[in-house]
This record gives sequence, C-alpha cells and structure tokens, in this order.
Amino acid sequence: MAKIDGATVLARALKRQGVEHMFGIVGFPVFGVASAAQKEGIRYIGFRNEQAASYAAGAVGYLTGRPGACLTVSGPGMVHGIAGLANAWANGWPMILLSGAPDSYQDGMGSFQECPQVEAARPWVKAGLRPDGIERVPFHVEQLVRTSISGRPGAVYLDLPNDILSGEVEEERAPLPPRCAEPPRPGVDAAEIERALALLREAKRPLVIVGKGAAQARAEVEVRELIERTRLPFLASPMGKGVLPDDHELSVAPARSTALAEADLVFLIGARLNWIMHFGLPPRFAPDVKVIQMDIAAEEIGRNVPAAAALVGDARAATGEINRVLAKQPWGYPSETDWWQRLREKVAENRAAVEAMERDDSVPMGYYRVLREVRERLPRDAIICSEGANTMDIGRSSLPNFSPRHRLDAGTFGTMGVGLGFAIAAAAVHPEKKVVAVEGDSAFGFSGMEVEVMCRYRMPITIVVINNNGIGGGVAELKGDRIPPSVYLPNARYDRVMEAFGGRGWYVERPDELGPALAAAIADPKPSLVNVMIHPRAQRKPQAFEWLTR
Ligand SMILES: Cc1ncc(C[n+]2csc(CCOP(=O)(O)OP(=O)(O)O)c2C)c(N)n1
Repeated sequence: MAKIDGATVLARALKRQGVEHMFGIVGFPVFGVASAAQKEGIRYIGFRNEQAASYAAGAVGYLTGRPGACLTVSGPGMVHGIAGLANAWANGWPMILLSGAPDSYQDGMGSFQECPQVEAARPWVKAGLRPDGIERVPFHVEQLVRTSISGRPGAVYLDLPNDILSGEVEEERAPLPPRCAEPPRPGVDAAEIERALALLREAKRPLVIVGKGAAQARAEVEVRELIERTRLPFLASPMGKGVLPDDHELSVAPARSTALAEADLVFLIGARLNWIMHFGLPPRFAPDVKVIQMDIAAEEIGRNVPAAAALVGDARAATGEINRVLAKQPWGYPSETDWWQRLREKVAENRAAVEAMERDDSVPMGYYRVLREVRERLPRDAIICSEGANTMDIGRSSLPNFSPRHRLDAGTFGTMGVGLGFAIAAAAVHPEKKVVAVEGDSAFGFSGMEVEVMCRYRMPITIVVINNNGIGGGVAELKGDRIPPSVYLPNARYDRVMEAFGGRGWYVERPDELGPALAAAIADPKPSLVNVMIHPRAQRKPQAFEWLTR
C-alpha cells in the first residue's frame, strides 16, 4: 500500500473542497504544505508578511464563495495571520487559516515557536480544530470549509503540528470526503414578505440599502429586478456598491446623508445597522424610522433598531421570492413624489458641490481632482481596492462601481494594510481584469513590501498612492526635533519602491502630469505605482456629520 505524508493529505483535501488559492509564508513546519498544494493544482502565492496574506485569503472567499487559504508558520506567523481572521470575522468572509505547530508530543515543553494557537484563533473563527491524526485531516478540512461558507460566512482555523504534516499514512486510511455542496439558500417566511410589502406600500419616504451581504449571496440579478419593479430609491454600503451599477437611475448615493436622515422606511438587503450605517439611530436616521431587515443571520435582526419586518434568509433566495410575489401583485413607488424631488435636488446639489473641486488646477492638488482623473481612466469592469481615511472615504463616492464584488476596502473592521493583499487576491481570481488599488500613503505603508509579490507574479496591478505626507495629513517639510505623531517623511518616493522590483513608477506633483501618468500606468502590463503628491492639509468637502457616530 502506498504511503503519503500529512502535507499531501492536507493539500488533496483542500483541493477536493474547492480551495483554489493559498497565500502565505513558508518555514518550519509548513514548507511541504506549499509544495504539496502546488502539486495538487492549488495556486500558491508567497507573501512578504502573513497579515497581507491573510487579508488576501479573506478577499478570495468574498470574491469566489469558497474560502481562500492562508498558510503560516507556528507562533509569530500564526499571530500575524490572526489579523486576517479578525478582518474576515468582521466582514463575514469565508477563509481558512492553516498554521503549522510544533510536534504535538512537545506541547508544554517550551518548543520552538510554541503558542496557544487554537485558543488565539478562537474569538475570530466559526470553528478552530487540531486533528489528532493524519487520517482525520480530510474530515476536518471538509467540516471547516462547510462551516466557513454556511449561514453568515466566516473564518475557520486548522492547527497542524509537525508530526501530522511530516508523518505518513497509508493512502487508503485517509479517504477524502466528497466536496461539500454550495451552502443552502434558505428562503423566508411568506407572512414576513407580506408584512414587508405592506410597509413599503404605506411608506412616504422609502429607501433601500444594499449591503455586501447581497454581493456575497450573489443576489445581483434579483436585487436589480426588485429595484426596477418597485422603482424604489436605493443606495449601497461601501462594498455593496456595484450590486447595482452606481450610475443606475434609481441610485441616490450622492444624497446619502439626506436619504438616511429623512427616510421613514429603510429596507436593508444584506446590510447591517452597524457603525458604517450609524447604528440606524438619530441624528443620522429619523427617530421613528421603520426597518425591513433582510439578513442571513437571525441574530442580526433587531440590532440597534427593532425590525418592523424580518426577512431571515439568503439575499438571493429571499429577494427572488419577493419578486415572485410582486409579479403576481405588481406595485411600484411613484416617481413623482415630494421624496423623489427632494432626493433628486440633493443629488444635483451634492454633485455640483464637488465638481468645482474635481476641476481645480491648484498645485498641490486636492483629493477630488486626483480621484476624478482616476475615475476617468478606469475600465468599467476594473476591480477597485481602496484604503486610507479621506482617500477611501472620498473614493467611495468619487470612484463608481458597475459590477458586484468589484470593490474591496477597509470594510467593517476599518483595517489599514488590506489594500495590497486584496489587490493580489483580486488579480489572482480575475487575471483578465484590471485591478487598481487607491491608497492613502499611510495605508500603503502597512503592506508596501507586497509590491515585490506583484512584480514576482507579474500582476498587472496599478497602485495609486494619494500622498499627503502622513496619517490624514502631514507637513510640507520636517522642521525642528519634534515630529508630530501623524507626520511621515515628506515627499516619500513610493514610486521607487515599485521600481526597485522591476515595476513602473511615476511621481506626480502637477495636475497636467497626472492624466498621462495614470493612463500609461493602467495600460502597462507590469505592476505600476503612481505616487501623487497632494496638499498636506487637503480635506474632504464639509460634511453635515462627523464620519464616526458617537
Ligand atoms: C491596522 C490599523 N492601524 C491603524 C489604523 C488607524 N488609521 C485609520 S486611517 C489611517 C491612515 C490614514 O492615512 P492615509 O492612509 O494616508 O489616508 P489619508 O486620510 O491621509 O488620505 C490610520 C493609520 C487603522 N484603521 N487600522
């Protein structure tokens, strides 16, 4: 009987369960895992820091519906990987962290990189397991992958002691369970659908909010049908953008604050009333706003605001059911109401307010000018990754999305350092698409060395660094001995970081240089970085409310 080692058993089990991408850093005891994964046809991409690799694994889960894998060594490698577990936990993304561990018989002996790994993973994962024999690895992999994609998706953890990875077993003793099916798509209670439709019919100022739960459920066809049948105004959460195209005639995204504050009924489709949606509470929402809530997780219903109708189920199945009811009892919100007029006026007013800033030729530039130039050069199906504070926030309105799951950003966890890992994940999943990462200079620095990965794997990614010399802004020149906490080295040449590894770089100070640099970068098949200097004190247009509700 042929014997195989634990690493091969693991790689075959992952492949069987539909894990196609693995990101990580090798070392003791996981060298063999990456090679075995490659032999089994899993794409392995070696990163420079496990944090970025773990963020990439979560992004693959969101983009494909099957978990991406992150591979780390024991101890410090695993601890870095927790960053991605936490990010996936907050976003509800499927991923699997695979971490090596010392030989199990050395537990408690002070062995090399010994660490309470399963316990450390525990708060962030839906399940964390350590197999007690090589034979059990395929069983655990199936269990973990199924858990990660079922219900609200999330992260899972597999602990892999060296004796399991390098030990051998007769092949027949470690059979592979069949690939776990796509997760069930539970539908919703018909009475709740009736209740929801009655609320919509009664509403004077209704608003639909499309969240990344709808994107994750691949509900784009059904959500579009629902919006177009009902003619309801809608806006999207940051990563719900693109489920419906941002240029859809019923989008009221530019009037976001007004729409939220004045709606008397909000219909959430896979969006949560968390900090990004200001908890659904005054002053950002009307005190007596009614909420129709559609969510895969029953425990999400009623968080912060009681739900007037609760549609617990999969966004695709549930929206499809509502559409079937609407096909029999058609209803649409009238297009000539005071509410529509108010929203249309606000959309026009807010568009006009940014237009002047988008055309401003001042040197140094401001955010709006830079982002307009980026927008005008993006292919319609570009995948946009973005992080930073102003860079990301302004980019959410300045950079449109036209397709679902084409925007990846700091998300629910507000994590800086995700952008480059996300861009690599997006390029791995969609090699045919242009991936553009729009980064604050601080955000870029968290994982800047991952540009080497982009160059090594020849990924046609364009990074735009919007450089204001610091965290939310810096200074034009360092003076004196005391460097303020948010200040970075002025005019840092991030473009040369990209050039150091063979990619293309541009350093841009003037608006007339920006367009040609962006056009050349986006057209270049090599990884590229456009480092755009803006005013160190450039700001967002005045906002009615602070970004954080407190
Ligand atoms: C992991 C992590 N560390 C720190 C922060 C705090 N933080 C929020 S935004 C930000 C950077 C903002 O600066 P930049 O990326 O340059 O964007 P800008 O607003 O200047 O355009 C930081 C450090 C965070 N959100 N996540």
